[in-house]
Amino acid sequence: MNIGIVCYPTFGGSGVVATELGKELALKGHRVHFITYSQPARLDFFNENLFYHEVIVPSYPLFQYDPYELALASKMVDIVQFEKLDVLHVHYAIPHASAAFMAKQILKTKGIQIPVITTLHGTDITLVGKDPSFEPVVTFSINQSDGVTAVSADLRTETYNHFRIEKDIEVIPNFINLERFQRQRKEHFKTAISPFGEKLLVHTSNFRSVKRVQDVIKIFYKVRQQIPSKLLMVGDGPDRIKAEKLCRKLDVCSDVRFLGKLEAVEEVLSVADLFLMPSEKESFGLAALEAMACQVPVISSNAGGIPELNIHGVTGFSSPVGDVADMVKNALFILDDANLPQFKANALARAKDFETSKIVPLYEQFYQKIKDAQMVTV
Ligand code: GMT
Repeated sequence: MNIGIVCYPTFGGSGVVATELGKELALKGHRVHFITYSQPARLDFFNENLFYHEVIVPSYPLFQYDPYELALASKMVDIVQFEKLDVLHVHYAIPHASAAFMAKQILKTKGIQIPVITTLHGTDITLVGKDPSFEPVVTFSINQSDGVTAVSADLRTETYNHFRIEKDIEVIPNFINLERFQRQRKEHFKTAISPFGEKLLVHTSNFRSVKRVQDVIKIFYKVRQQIPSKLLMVGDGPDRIKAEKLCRKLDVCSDVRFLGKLEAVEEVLSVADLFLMPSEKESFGLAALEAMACQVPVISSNAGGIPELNIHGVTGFSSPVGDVADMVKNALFILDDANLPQFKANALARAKDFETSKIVPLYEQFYQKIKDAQMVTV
């Protein structure tokens, strides 16, 4: 198939999933065209089936805000026509689904029918999309998509609860490449960070307020009182400064390292004993899946779709959002040497349920289903 993928090209979860999906589809022989405003962060290898089309928004003194959505829609029209795309798959509803709707209408006037598939990822529904500034457009563009997927059953329910949706939403969860995300031998790194065999806790995120990074520090502070341990904070974002301030206040800076936006996160996860995800909202929790693939159990909140991934008492534990005391109690249980090996093995076993080879075919089947349905209605 000839597939157009529209996404945010940054390190955010939706962009990662879209890019990894495109790469996998290209390896399977599909021709994949990425349409976005800069090279996707993980589009980092050559494949004859991968193409990248940059959306350029010309600036003009009259524009207070650059009209990205219009430039994106125009680019989609151009690429669908010229590259003879079979399907347009947009990731994250805002503004990709509405731009795709506009492109579809323009193409219709040229006698071209292009099926549009929208994948909902999380905050496009649970946070930003609900805002009255966007809600009518989000509702409309989801209903106008030919196919809609959500990354967890919880996100599908949230979508039906908060928007007047007439479409079926298919759940296709996030997936993981177990060749890349696997526990590697990195003893030198472990010794450098934990010279006396301290337990290693890890958090990775974009440090937005929904990630509750201060809870991460609070959990670590309490765990460290009971078990010698270190904390690695991977990523960056608006709440990093608050987390750093809390470390100073609690006097734990010597045992906490902020590593910034690391690309090779699997190397850090390879030496970790526990992953912390106390998020307020989390539609799926791709970062937790990456940790589990590297045999790292998860202490998380029970927000959104996390419990669909992190099986309570098996691969880790989920607690109510903000219940730091419960998360500490569970963390101490997992970190007990009598329990840790089993949790590590369970985490990997669960991650295998989401491996690329199981999930990517679901997208291929979905594309075909939507294409076939459109042929019938034309
Ligand atoms: O908040 C983020 O981490 C980024 C956000 C995005 O859409 O870019 O991630 C969401 O999509 C990921 C991929 O589907 C999910 O694994 C994350 O759980 C989800 N984040 C939230 O719901 C907060």
